[in-house]
Amino acid sequence: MKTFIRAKDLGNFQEALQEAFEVKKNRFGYQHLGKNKTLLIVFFNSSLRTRLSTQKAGMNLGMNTIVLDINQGAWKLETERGVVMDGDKTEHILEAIPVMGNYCDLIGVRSFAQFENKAYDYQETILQQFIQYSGRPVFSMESATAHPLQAFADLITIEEYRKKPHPKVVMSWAPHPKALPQAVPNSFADFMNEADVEFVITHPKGYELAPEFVRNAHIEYDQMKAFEGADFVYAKNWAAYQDPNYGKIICTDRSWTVSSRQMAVTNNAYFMHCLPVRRNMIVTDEVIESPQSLVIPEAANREISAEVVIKRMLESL
Ligand code: AN0
Ligand code: CP
Repeated sequence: MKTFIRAKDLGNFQEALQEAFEVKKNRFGYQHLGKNKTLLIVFFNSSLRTRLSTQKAGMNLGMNTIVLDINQGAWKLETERGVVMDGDKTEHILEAIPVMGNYCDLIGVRSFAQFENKAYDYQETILQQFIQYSGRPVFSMESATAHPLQAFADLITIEEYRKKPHPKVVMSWAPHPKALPQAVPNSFADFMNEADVEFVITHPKGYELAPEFVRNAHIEYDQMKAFEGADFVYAKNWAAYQDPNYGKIICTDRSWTVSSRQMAVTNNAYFMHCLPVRRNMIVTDEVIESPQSLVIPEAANREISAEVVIKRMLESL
């Protein structure tokens, strides 16, 4: 595996899941692959889970891991070519990336959508520059349009907890005080569309996601109707994708907060969220603390999804 951004980069899901369960049982069993190899994980944005789980996965595989926080201690990077650099940016990303590539064997990048230019975000400009100029395999740790390590961990979690062959999985928009990227819902949709599930997306009008991720998923604008008979509820906020509101909050309706009112019409559904979550905005205390909440095992599976991806990249060196 040379890049990891989309569901298709994982290939056959059954094989990927089988590998995930093998890694989960024997997470230190592949250390020969990472000996004397260096993993560099680069953060343009904050993180708790991705930072820890990806580092842990690299260590499980016997790698040395370097964490670089671009905004804390590194030089400020210019990302656009052709700019006269007379402002506060000291270094250009076109030098910084090949320099970083020289010090490592694999690179993970976290770089959120900037919501200034939809084409710039949806072309994955920053991540593509890492792919083009680092000379190393590159994986997204939530880039502008995708969070595949999260969606892979979600897929593993659903496989572990499902009680039937073809469960109903409902992804619901929920309110949030700040505009958030579409990366998590995009990737969840990308993966669920390829998984053996009935996939429904519910959100207020105007929150339609990019068609390349939604594909043939069923959209239900009535949240209560969407939740009927659900086996898994996946809550997430995202800012609008459609023009002219790209990157904007267009609904603050707190009736979309996932509470026992909606959960009551499900098939005793499990509750999922990628975290970090704002309680009583996205989900009530009661639901997130209920026995049906999977948020902690879901986060634990981030170590496993990262280990499978890094293992496959090491195997391809
Ligand atoms: C980010 C997001 O919604 O994309 C990261 C989630 C993994 N969340 C926040 O910025 C709060
Ligand atoms: N779910 C997730 O990626 O969390 P962090 O932003 O804390 O890494």
